[in-house]
Amino acid sequence: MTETATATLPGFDVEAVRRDFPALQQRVHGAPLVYLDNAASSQTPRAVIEAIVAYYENDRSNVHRGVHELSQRATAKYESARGRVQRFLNAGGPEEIIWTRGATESINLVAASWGRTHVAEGDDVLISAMEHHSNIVPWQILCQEKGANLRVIPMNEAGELRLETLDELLTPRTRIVAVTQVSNALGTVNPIRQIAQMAHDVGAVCIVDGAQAAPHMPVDVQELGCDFFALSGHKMCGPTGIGALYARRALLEEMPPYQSGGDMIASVSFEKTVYNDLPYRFEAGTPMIAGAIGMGAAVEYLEAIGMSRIASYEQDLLSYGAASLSSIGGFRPIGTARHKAGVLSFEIEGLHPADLGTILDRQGIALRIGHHCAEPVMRFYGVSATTRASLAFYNTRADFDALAVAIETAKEILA
Ligand code: C6P
Repeated sequence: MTETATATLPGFDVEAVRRDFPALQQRVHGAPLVYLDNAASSQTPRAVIEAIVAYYENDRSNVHRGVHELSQRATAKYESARGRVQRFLNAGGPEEIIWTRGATESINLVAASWGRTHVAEGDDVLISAMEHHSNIVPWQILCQEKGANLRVIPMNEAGELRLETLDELLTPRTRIVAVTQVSNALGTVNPIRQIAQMAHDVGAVCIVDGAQAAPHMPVDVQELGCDFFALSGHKMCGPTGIGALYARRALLEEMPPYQSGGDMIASVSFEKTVYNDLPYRFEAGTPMIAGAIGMGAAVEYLEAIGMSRIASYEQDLLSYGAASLSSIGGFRPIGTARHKAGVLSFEIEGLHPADLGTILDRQGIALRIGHHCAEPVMRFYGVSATTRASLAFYNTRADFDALAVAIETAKEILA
């Protein structure tokens, strides 16, 4: 591999980084794997795999329940991972981090707990035109239940939110503004600080779907000024089945439990239950302990590289990828916002995405074709599906060179 094919950020040794990821070393259908499906799920570095194995081999037991050594160790690791996520997001304290199954559950938690107690008939919940289904359907259900209105911030052809409409859309009836920081279908980066400020100006809370932001850029929830921030471990080098919700302490304190059972209580009698302190009040039952420990290790790994360095490296790679794909005949990008991260969605004229995806897979290239759980975005662009290359900091320019060649091959095969 040539120097220009890989090295784009001084001091960032992408080949060394790649060696940390066992899955990247394989061949698929006889070709070296080119993994460009990171928005769906990233790969796992050895440090995360080892942290999970160490828990299972040495510390396997339940948390918060045992006086014995193994439970003490498991609890210490589980809580230390929470602290890591807190620092990663710059949350005010560990009690502001709730472990969940992922971004989907984090959003559902807010809708079911804060939403049910604060949204009433005739109120508005405001989302955007580029949301993932996980940040649409929970609000739709809440609005149906309460007789509230679901309103949508529109976007322009480039896939940028039309913020000038907020002056009209935000009213004293707006209770919740739920917006993604980075669109999984388009890659658009939204100006969360500005949106959160405008939401607060009318007395609404702002929940940010950070599933596609946290893997690609530094996130500081206090600087963003949001009230809730949802993220998924498996999109940021952590295990599947684990994620987190950041929630401002003052809001959490007045929120009713989301689920109930063990660990979320201080005491139970048949007459009355007293709930546990934060954050345990929102973590009923035995949690995904190995997942939390793995996510803590993932955050540690990302921080060791540095989120600013990751963002710089990926911005360069995104520009390179966009330029190399745009030289392909019939290439139509879907989502051309000025500020993007991680995602290149496109169509190739005359090629059905499903056929293209299958032929690319035969050449060892993993990417996603489909509606990306963002059907309203597809409808906006008049397509049923796109082909989506989504990158991580371990991708290289050579990956995009290979993608461009493989698309040309697919065009010949399907011609
Ligand atoms: N997007 C994609 O291929 P979960 O499944 O809970 O970890 O994440 C849901 C989710 C929420 N918000 C955004 C912006 C997302 O991109 C996703 C997951 C994957 O784009 C799978 S559909």
